[in-house]
Amino acid sequence: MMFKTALALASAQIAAAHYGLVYPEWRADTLNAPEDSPLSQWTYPCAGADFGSGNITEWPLEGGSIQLDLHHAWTYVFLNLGLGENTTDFNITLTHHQLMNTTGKGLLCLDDIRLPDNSNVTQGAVGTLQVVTVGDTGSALYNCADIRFTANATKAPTCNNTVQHSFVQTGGNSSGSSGNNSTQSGNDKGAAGILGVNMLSVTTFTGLAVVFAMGLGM
Ligand SMILES: [Cu+2]
Repeated sequence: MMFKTALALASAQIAAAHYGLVYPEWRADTLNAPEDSPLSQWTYPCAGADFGSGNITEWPLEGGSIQLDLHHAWTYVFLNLGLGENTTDFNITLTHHQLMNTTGKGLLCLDDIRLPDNSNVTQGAVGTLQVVTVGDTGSALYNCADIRFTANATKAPTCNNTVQHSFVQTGGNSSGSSGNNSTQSGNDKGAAGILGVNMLSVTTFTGLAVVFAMGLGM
């Protein structure tokens, strides 16, 4: 009983971590899904949310913006695009130059996501943006947003960065809301290092609890 409670807490912590797709609007709020819901960010390709379960956001023809709310200490971010309704073929990668290595929990604004030149999207075409994040377990987390390519569509009304890709978080506060896009000082590095160790031990504990539970067949 006590173990089950601890396991539930551990699972809740894992679920609470994950990430939110703030813009464009995701198909479903996979962070706050009811316990008996089929929604899970572990589920490829769209966390168990089908096309039509959310709104369709108008997105500029040449590319637009994406706002994520990251809850892990660090993560790699991939963005893919699939054309058509409820496609399972996300064959257009929008992160073609490099992995996006983000450090710190908080908001990540990708303000200028450009479609590849040969993507041939046309006015009114419907597509699905697939966001994939990979963390220290090597497993991926998924979310999708449905978009309609529209010539005069605007970008996200608000798009904020409290973390940035390829940067190490600086400053003492965990939200990293200031000074996070500059090279960190020696003191800040120390603080970040301690935070990193704490996060690692929490993750290891929850990971072991899950593995243990799986072994017991719970
Ligand atoms: Cu998580």
